[in-house]
Amino acid sequence: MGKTLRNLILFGVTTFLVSLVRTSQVQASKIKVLESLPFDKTAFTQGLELVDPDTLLLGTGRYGQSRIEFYDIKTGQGQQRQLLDEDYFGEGVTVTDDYIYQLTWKKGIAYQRDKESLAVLKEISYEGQGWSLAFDPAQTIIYMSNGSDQIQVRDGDFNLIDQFQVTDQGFPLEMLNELEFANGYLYANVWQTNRIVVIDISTGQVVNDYDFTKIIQQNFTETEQANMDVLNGIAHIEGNIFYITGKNYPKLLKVSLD
Ligand code: DDQ
Ligand code: CA
Repeated sequence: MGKTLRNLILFGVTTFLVSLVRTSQVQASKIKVLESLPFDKTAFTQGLELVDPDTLLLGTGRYGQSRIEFYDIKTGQGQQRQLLDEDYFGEGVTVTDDYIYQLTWKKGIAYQRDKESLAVLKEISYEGQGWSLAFDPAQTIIYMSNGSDQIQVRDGDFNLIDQFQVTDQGFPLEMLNELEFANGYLYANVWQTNRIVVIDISTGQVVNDYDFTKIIQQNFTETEQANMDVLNGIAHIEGNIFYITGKNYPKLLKVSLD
């Protein structure tokens, strides 16, 4: 057998084995839909967090339609709704020990809000864009995404204290959108994709990756899909169970992520 042929065969076998390992890694990230609930399709969802078993804190975007409210999962009603001025595009929201924060996309302003009434207590300036927020109660820090591959780390008063890069298989991963802190990891939607990645906060590395493409095809009609924007919205319930939705999604999916 010629050397070239032998090398070719070796290459082929190795490639096949590597692809097998890759596939098994991907298959390890299983998504199971436990429940499909109706959701407010007028919400251009930019921030989502569970505040009690029946209530989500919901922040929405688009100029002239941006709001924040407590969304009642059972009735679909928004409570304590606060509208943003029409030239402010609402982004991520999170609940901390003392406040609720809401970002704006390009105005460099975060609203510090009362945890009950959602009334603005203070406006806080920051550099760059605002995309999403998530609170880590153990460390009492806020994670903030801004469209780049960097995650900013802020204290309870919104002061920037650190930042780290997110990498996926060694490459910087940008466009990190709606965030969720759960089980010691940071979950993030990747803008314009059906992916949710799981980030190790100590290394910035993506350690798990969930592809919602099939889930979307199976749980939404073609007409619904045509009227939806991107997947965006992760709210932790408990353990490995989450509510997932997207911008102008007519449904809220309760899923388990293995
Ligand atoms: N972001 O969520 C990725 C941070 C921003 C999305 C904005 C997409 C809507 C564009 C409409 C802009 C109108 C000027
Ligand atoms: Ca969230």
